[in-house]
Amino acid sequence: MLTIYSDDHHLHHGRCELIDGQLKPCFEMPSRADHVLQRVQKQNLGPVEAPEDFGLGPIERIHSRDYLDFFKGAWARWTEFNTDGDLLPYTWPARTLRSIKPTSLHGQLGYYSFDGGAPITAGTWQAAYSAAQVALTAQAEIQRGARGAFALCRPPGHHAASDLMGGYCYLNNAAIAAQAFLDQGHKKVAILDVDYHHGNGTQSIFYERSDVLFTSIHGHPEAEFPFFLGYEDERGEGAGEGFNFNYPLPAGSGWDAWSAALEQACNEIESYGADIVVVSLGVDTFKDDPISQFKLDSPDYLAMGKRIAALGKPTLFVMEGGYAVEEIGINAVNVLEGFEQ
Ligand code: OKP
Ligand code: ZN
Repeated sequence: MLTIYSDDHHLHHGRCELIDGQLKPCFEMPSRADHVLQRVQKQNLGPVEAPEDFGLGPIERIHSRDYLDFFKGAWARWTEFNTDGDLLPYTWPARTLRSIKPTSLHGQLGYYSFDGGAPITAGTWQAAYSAAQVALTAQAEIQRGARGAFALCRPPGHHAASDLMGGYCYLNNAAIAAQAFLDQGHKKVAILDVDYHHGNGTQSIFYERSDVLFTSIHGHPEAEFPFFLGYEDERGEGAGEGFNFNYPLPAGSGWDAWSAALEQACNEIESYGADIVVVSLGVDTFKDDPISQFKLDSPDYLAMGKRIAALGKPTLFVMEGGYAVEEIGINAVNVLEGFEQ
C-alpha cells in the first residue's frame, strides 16, 4: 500500500493544552507521525511518497473562504501582539451571547473555534495545508485504481467543521478527500470514523447530504469529548436523513463491544452501496492511550483492518488520533496490514 507523507507536519507543534486543570504539553505532538512513518518503513508496507499540491480549490469545497482566510492570516496578526505564546481562543459565542462576526483577532478566534484545544503556531497553517494535500494525493492514488492508500496526515482533521477548528483539528482531511471522490465522478462515499472521539466536524459537514454516509464508533458523548455531538439519535437531516450512524460506547469498552459496533457500521455501509470507503483512522481506542477509555489491544487492529477489507471497496485511510506515542505506529500499521492480508 502506498503511504503519502509530508515532513511539513513538524511545522505544527503546539506548546500546551489545558487538561485536568493544568497546562500540559500537547498530546498531539510531532513524534506521533514520526512513529507511524517509522513503522510503515519497518514493516515494508509499501512506498512512501510526498504529496502533490492540488491548491486551495479542493479545500474550499469543504471549508468556507472566510474561515480559511482567518486561519491562514491569524499567526501574522498574532505576532503584532509581541508575545511568544501560541494563539489560543478563550471566549466563544455560547448561549446568551451574540453570534456576530467580530473584527478583533481574539473575537474571531472564538468565532472560528469550538474549544481551546487547537493552538495556532507559526507553522500551523502550512502543516494543516500539507496534511490536506497528503489526503488528496492518497485520494488520487485510489482514483487511479489502487485498492487501498494511506494518508499519514498530521494534524488530524475529523473535529474540524466547515468554519470551526477544535480538538487538535483545523482542516478536515477526510471530508476534503471524500468530496474530491464525489467531484471526480463517484456517487456514494462512506466514511467510517474509528477514532475514539466522535468526528463531530465530519458529521456536521455532511449531515444534510445523502452522497456521503457518515458512520462513527466512539466514546459516549455523555462522558467524553466532544460532549455536544455524537449521540445515537443523530440520523441526519433533510436529504441527509438516514445517512448518519453513531455508535457511542461506554468507557472501558473492549474489542467485543467495539467489533459488534463495527459490524453494524459495516452493514450500513454495505446496504448504502458505497463506491468508496474513507476511514478516519484514529488509534486512540488503544488500552494504554493516555486520554482515552477504550481497551483495544494491538492485535485487534489487525482484525479491524481485515473486517474493513471484507467490505470489498477501494479504501482510503486517513490518519486521525492516537496518543500512546510508542504504540501508535504498531496499531495504525496493523490496521493497514490487516486490510492487505
Ligand atoms: C482529537 B482526536 C482539552 C482536552 C480535550 C481533546 C481531544 C481531541 C481528540 N485540551 N481533549 O479525535 O483524536
Ligand atoms: Zn481521537
